Amino acid sequence: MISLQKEVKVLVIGSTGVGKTSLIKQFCRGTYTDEYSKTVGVDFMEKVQHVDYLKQDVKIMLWDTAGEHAFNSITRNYYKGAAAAVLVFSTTDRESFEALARWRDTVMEECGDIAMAIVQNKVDLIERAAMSSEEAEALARHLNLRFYRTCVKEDLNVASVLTYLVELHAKKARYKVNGNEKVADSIIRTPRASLSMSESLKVQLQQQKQASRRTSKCLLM
Ligand SMILES: Nc1nc2c(ncn2[C@@H]2O[C@H](COP(=O)(O)OP(=O)(O)O)[C@@H](O)[C@H]2O)c(=O)[nH]1
Ligand SMILES: [Mg+2]
Repeated sequence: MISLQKEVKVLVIGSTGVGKTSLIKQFCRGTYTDEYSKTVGVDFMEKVQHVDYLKQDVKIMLWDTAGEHAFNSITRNYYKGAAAAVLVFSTTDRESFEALARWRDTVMEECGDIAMAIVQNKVDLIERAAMSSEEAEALARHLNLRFYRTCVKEDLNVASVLTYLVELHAKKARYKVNGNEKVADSIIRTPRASLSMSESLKVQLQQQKQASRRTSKCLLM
C-alpha cells in the first residue's frame, strides 16, 4: 500500500485577467462576481473534495498569484511543494494563450514534471475568441497536456479539472513508486468535440444545474 497525501497543493497559473482568482473562489466557495479586483501577492483557499479514484477525501489547496513572471522569495514560496498546476488562458485574450508555453516551462523548472492541465476559460465569450479551437487543441497536443474548456462564471467544468489533476498526481506518485520514470498522459480531452460549442455548452450547463442541486462540503480559510 502506498500512503497517498490527503493534502494537495495546486497552483493556478496564467496571465492577469484570465479568471484565476474567480476559478479559485468558484471552486472553494461557489461564488462568482463580474467585478474585477487585482490579486496582490500570493493567496490560497482550500476545499475538501471526494476523489473517486482514491476513494477518499482530499484537501485541495489552490494557490493564487498576480500572474507575473518576476521571481522573488514570494514566488519561490508559491511553487514550493506544488503537486499540480492549472495553466489558464482566456478565450478573449490572445496574449494569455501565447504565454502558456512559457508558464508550462516555468512550472517545469521550479517543480519538475508535476501534474498539469490547460484550461481555456470564458468559453461563454466564444464568439469573441482570439484563437481558433484547432489552435488551442494543437497547443495542448504539443505540450502533451489535457485540455479543458471552462466557464468559471457558470461553474462549468471547474471541478472536473481539479479532480483530474489530483488523480493524475496520484497516478504519477504510484508510477514513481513502481520505478517507472515516465508517465504518459497524452489524452487530449475536448469533451463532446463532435458537438458544436453552443450545443456542448447547453448540455454541460444542464448537467451543471443537476449537479448544483447537490451540496458540496467546502472548507474556507
Ligand atoms: N465572461 C466571463 N468572465 C469571467 C469568467 N471568469 C472570470 N471572468 C471575469 O474576468 C475578470 C478577471 O477575473 P479574475 O479572476 O480576477 O482574473 P485573474 O487576474 O486571473 O485572477 C473578472 O472580471 C471576472 O469576473 C468567465 O468564465 N466568463
Ligand atoms: Mg487574480
